[in-house]
Amino acid sequence: MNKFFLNLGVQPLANNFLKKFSSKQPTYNLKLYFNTKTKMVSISKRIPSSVMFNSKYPYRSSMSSTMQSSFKQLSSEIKKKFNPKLLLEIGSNDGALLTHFDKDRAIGVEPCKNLAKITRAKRYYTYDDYWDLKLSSKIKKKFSEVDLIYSANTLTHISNLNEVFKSINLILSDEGVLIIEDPSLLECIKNNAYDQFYNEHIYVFSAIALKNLLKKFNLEIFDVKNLPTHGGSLRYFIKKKNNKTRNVKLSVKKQFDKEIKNGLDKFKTYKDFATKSTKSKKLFIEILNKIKNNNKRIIGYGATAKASTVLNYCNIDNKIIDYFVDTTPDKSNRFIPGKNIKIKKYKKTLLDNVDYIYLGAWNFKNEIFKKEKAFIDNGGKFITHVPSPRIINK
Ligand code: DWN
Ligand code: SAH
Repeated sequence: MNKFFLNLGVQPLANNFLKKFSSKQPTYNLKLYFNTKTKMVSISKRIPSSVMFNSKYPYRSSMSSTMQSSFKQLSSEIKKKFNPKLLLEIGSNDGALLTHFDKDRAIGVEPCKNLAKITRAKRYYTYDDYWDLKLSSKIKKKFSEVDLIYSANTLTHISNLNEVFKSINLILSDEGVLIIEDPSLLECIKNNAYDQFYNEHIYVFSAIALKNLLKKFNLEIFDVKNLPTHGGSLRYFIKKKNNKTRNVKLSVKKQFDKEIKNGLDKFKTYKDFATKSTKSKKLFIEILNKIKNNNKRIIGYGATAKASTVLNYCNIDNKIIDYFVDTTPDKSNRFIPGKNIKIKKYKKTLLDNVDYIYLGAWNFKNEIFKKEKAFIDNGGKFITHVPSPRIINK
C-alpha cells in the first residue's frame, strides 16, 4: 500500500527552461509516497516520458569533470572486470560513458534526439528511442544479445519498471551483467535532500526496494558500491539468478543491514524526513531573507533540476537571487523553471561583486569550491540547504 509522507507543492517540470519567463507553464503537484509492501519510494504524478525527454532536453552529463572522471574510471573497471563483447547503455545522454568504449562494442539508447545526435556524430550506434520491449526486441534482432547493460540515473525516470526489467531480461545474455547507478535513498534521507524528488525522479531506489523488485524478474544484486556522486549514489551489480558463475558479495548484505538499521523499511523514517524537510524550508527562507535584509547580493550556481525543486518549494524568486550561472549551453539565457530568475552562461566575472552564492549543484561542491577558490579567498560565501540550510566557505 502506498502511504503519503511529503507534499513539495505545485512544481513546474524541473528541466523546463523557458526563454521568456511565463507564470503559465505546466505544473504538477509533487507528492511523495512509501509503499509499505515493496518498500519503494516514489512520486505520485506521472508525466509522460515524451513530455520530459524529447529533442529539447537540456541536461548534459559531461558538464562536470567529476562525472566525466567517474564515467572514465568505471569504463576501465568494466573492461578489466567484465571485458564485455557488447555493452548497451540505457540513457547514454551525450556519451560521457559510452565514448570510452570501442565503437563496435557499445550501443547507446538515448530518446532525446538532440543528445543521441552527439554520440551518433562520433559514430556510436545510438537508438533515439525510449527503452521498452519493442526497442529491446529490435536491438535483439540486430545484435542477438548483450553481455553488459549499464544505466545511470535513468531507470528511476521510467514509470513502468516491469517493462524496463522484462526488456533487460530479453536481451541480456545468461551470464551477462546489469549495472545500474542511481542516487541512494539512504544518503538522500541522511542529507535531507528532498530535492532529489521531482517529476523526472519517479523513484529513488533503496537496495531493499530494488532487491524486492528484481526478485520478480529472477534478477539479483551480487555487488554494491557506495559512490560520492550526485550527493551519494549506489552502483548495483546485478545478474540473472540462475547464473551461478558469480557469488553474491558481502557488500550486498552490508548495504541491506545499513538500510534496515536506518529504518528505510519503516514508514516512520519517511514521516521524520518530511518533518525535517519542512523545517529545512523554513530555515532556508530565513537565512536568505536575513542576507537580503543586509543588502547583500546573492546569485545561484548550477541551475540543476534539484535547485528548481527547492526554489519552487520555498518560493524564492529574483527578489532574493539575482541570477544563476551555469555552463550548460541549453540553459543559458533562459529562466529557472517556474521562477523569474535568469540563467547566465558561466563566466568568472559574473561572480564579481557577489556576496553569497546559492549552491544549486551542491552535489558538485568540491569541484565548484576548487574552481571558485578566488571568490572564497576574497571573502565570498556559499549557501547550501544540505544537510541543513547554512552558510559555508569550506
Ligand atoms: O538524474 C538526473 C541527473 C543525473 O541530472 C536528471 N534527472 C537531471 C539532472 O539532474 P540535475 O540537474 O540535478 O543534475 P546535476 O548533474 O546536479 O546538474 C549540475 C548542473 O550544474 C548542470 O546544469 C551543470 C552545472 N554546473 C556548472 O554550471 N558548473 C556544474 C558544475 C560542476 C560546474 O562547475
Ligand atoms: N545517464 C546519464 C544521464 C542521466 S539524465 C547520467 O547519468 O549522467 C536522464 C537520462 O535518462 C536522459 O538522458 C534521458 O533522456 C534518459 N531517459 C529518460 N527516459 C528514458 C527511457 N524511457 N529510455 C531511455 N532513456 C531514458
